[in-house]
Amino acid sequence: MDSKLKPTNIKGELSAAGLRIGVVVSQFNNFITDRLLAGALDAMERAGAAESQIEIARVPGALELPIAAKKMAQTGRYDSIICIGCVLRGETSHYDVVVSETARGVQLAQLDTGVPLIFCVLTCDTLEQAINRAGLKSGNKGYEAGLGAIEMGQLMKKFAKSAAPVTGTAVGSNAAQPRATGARTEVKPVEVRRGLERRARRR
Ligand code: INI
Repeated sequence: MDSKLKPTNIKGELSAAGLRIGVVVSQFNNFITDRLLAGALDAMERAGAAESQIEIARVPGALELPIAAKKMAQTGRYDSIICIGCVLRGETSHYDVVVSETARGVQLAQLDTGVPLIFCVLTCDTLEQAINRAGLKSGNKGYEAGLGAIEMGQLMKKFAKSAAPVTGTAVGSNAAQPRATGARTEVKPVEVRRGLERRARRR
């Protein structure tokens, strides 16, 4: 039987309004990553983004994506960050290590910083497969990542607006992150904030 419950649905709009998006691009296999980047920029432009809302950082290879994305996220300037790379099995005997460490690093970085990191790393057996996913037969995964960055950025803004004051010790990160306003915000632990509030009341 169908339930009569109609719970609230929270979803990020596909509009770039008010967002700042970071992109980290690996230069390894740049024949592919340049096309993924073009797809991501196309999606963001269609969602109304201006050049001034997007910043791009370049790294040598996929393994460097996590550290660069984490540092970018820690600046507090970005609502979401796209990580673009391409790992081809044919080109490396340590394919599995590169793939799993890149994915693990990106996942850890987004959980640590509370900033959504969109994983746009193609992991393919052949160059042909990669070309197909970078705009030929199977669409452009960069385009999907661009939309994902916008949707997640807007979703995070909604959570931030409705957030209750932090009352405990933050585990992980989502709790007390600086907002992506362009300015660096210092996040003060709960105890410090309470002390400051008491002092302000005494004045
Ligand atoms: N980096 C990639 O982005 N794609 C690859 O296919 C690849 N291969 O084949 O090795 C690759 N290796 C480089 C790696 O990501 C680091 O840049 C390098 O090991 C230096 O840390």
